[in-house]
Amino acid sequence: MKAFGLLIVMVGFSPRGDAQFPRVCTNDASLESKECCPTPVGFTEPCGGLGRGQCADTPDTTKEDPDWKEAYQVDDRRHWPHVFFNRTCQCEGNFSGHDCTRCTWGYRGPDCNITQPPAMRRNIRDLSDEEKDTLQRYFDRAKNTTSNYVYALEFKENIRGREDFANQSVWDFFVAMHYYASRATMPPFITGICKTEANCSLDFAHKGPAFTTWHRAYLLEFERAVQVVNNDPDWTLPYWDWSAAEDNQCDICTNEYVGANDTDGNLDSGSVFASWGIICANLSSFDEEIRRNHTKPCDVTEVLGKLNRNPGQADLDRFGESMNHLPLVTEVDFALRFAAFDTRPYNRNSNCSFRNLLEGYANTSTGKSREDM
Ligand SMILES: *[C@@H]1O[C@H](CO)[C@@H](O)[C@H](O)[C@H]1NC(C)=O
Ligand SMILES: *[C@@H]1O[C@H](CO)[C@@H](O)[C@H](O)[C@H]1NC(C)=O
Ligand SMILES: *[C@@H]1O[C@H](CO)[C@@H](O)[C@H](O)[C@H]1NC(C)=O
Ligand SMILES: *[C@@H]1O[C@H](CO)[C@@H](O)[C@H](O)[C@H]1NC(C)=O
Ligand SMILES: *[C@@H]1O[C@H](CO)[C@@H](O)[C@H](O)[C@H]1NC(C)=O
Ligand SMILES: *[C@@H]1O[C@H](CO)[C@@H](O)[C@H](O)[C@H]1NC(C)=O
Ligand SMILES: *[C@@H]1O[C@H](CO)[C@@H](O)[C@H](O)[C@H]1NC(C)=O
Ligand SMILES: *[C@@H]1O[C@H](CO)[C@@H](O)[C@H](O)[C@H]1NC(C)=O
Ligand SMILES: *[C@@H]1O[C@H](CO)[C@@H](O)[C@H](O)[C@H]1NC(C)=O
Ligand SMILES: *[C@@H]1O[C@H](CO)[C@@H](O)[C@H](O)[C@H]1NC(C)=O
Ligand SMILES: CC(=O)N[C@H]1CO[C@H](CO)[C@@H](O)[C@@H]1O
Repeated sequence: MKAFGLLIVMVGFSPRGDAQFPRVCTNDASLESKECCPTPVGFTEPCGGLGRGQCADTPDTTKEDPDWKEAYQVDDRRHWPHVFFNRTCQCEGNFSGHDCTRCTWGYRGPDCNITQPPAMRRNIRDLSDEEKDTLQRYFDRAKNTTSNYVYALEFKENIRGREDFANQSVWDFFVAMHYYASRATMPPFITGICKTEANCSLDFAHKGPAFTTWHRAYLLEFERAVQVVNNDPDWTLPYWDWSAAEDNQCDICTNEYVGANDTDGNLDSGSVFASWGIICANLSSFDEEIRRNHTKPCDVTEVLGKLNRNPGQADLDRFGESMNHLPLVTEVDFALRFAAFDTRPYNRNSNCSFRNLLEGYANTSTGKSREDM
């Protein structure tokens, strides 16, 4: 059986989603005027006013690489946010967010002038029973709490007004954000613009130098959202040291942690997360024909069934083989020998690149790009 390099394992994340917008800016007037400058609750001026934020023209700073021109023509992420909103909040000082009510990193409090104390991320296996229970409750609340960001049910050309946006949970917002950064977000072939798949597969988060940076920022955002939803600014996301797992099997795939699997490859009914459903399960980013046919983002309001939980078996369809174990300590050590963070051509074909080893596209005994991927 194949070893699967250091491929990142996303535990408990249901897949797929598309564009996201602050709900307050998806009313017909905002969409029409392309202005997203909300007046925050408790304030009288858009963006909070002087000292907090002002409504300002938002220039289009996107630089289009000629190689990606075709993709940009059909990609809803292009010229973001200018293509949807050309006037947005410009926040001052320590304020940030779409309405300037958020604090920039490192600050907290209603005035964003309290310095955030350093926080420690802990090994998930070292959490006490109470802390494990907290983790589960906090995640569950994120899944049960409606996000202030809504989800577009249509691609840009077909958005008519507020009816084309749907509510989603805070949790699903992050699932969608992850999906949105990667390639299967746009209607690649429907317009006939994209001649080749490569020309319409822009992935900002994977298979390139941004991989670690993107995901660090993503986890920071996710951690903060869980803190906010649970009103616990000192909570931290634990880490999972899979290289220490017994027999290199998923040791947190138990109901004590993220949930066990049942015989059907779904989440066990004894898991706290058993009531979670999957959405957008059929928008497989790997199936070209399905992607070619998709003329609108998936319907996030439609729950398709139980969460899948099938450790090591998920790639059977794609590769004909399963991943029989998590990466080994020797593979981690091998990756750490590479001093070059990334190498030309800075994608999944990179040889001797720490980043490509980390992502799982390089062979963990040679460092060469894997031919089987
Ligand atoms: C913003 O978009 C609106 C609506 O399309 C348009 O009328 C306006 O001229 C644009 N403003 C800028 C600064 O681009
Ligand atoms: C952010 O808050 C800190 C702590 O109160 C303060 O020293 C700093 O001046 C603030 N930064 C800005 C740009 O206002
Ligand atoms: C934060 O700002 C508020 C309002 O200006 C002020 O009352 C408070 O003393 C400040 N706190 C700190 C820690 O600077
Ligand atoms: C979330 O909703 C599910 C299904 O309605 C329920 O079983 C679960 O207890 C809820 N969790 C929270 C934290 O409210
Ligand atoms: C979406 O959520 C908002 C805020 O919770 C709520 O006011 C609104 O009614 C919801 N819309 C739908 C269609 O459920
Ligand atoms: C979980 O899935 C594995 C692999 O498919 C299977 O061998 C095992 O029996 C499943 N566990 C349960 C409790 O059904
Ligand atoms: C894609 O659309 C074509 C034409 O409508 C249809 O024949 C085909 O079955 C569809 N494929 C999938 C995977 O849905
Ligand atoms: C995905 O699509 C297939 C074929 O159309 C269908 O059999 C399956 O039930 C769908 N899965 C979900 C979760 O809807
Ligand atoms: C990576 O190494 C393989 C095998 O030596 C070679 O065929 C390939 O051209 C190299 N790729 C790059 C991008 O240098
Ligand atoms: C990695 O390279 C070694 C040596 O060439 C080879 O034996 C092994 O099958 C490769 N592993 C994968 C997953 O391709
Ligand atoms: C990024 C990418 O694959 N760009 C290609 C788009 O299509 C043109 C012409 O077919 C190629 O020359 C580019 O390399």
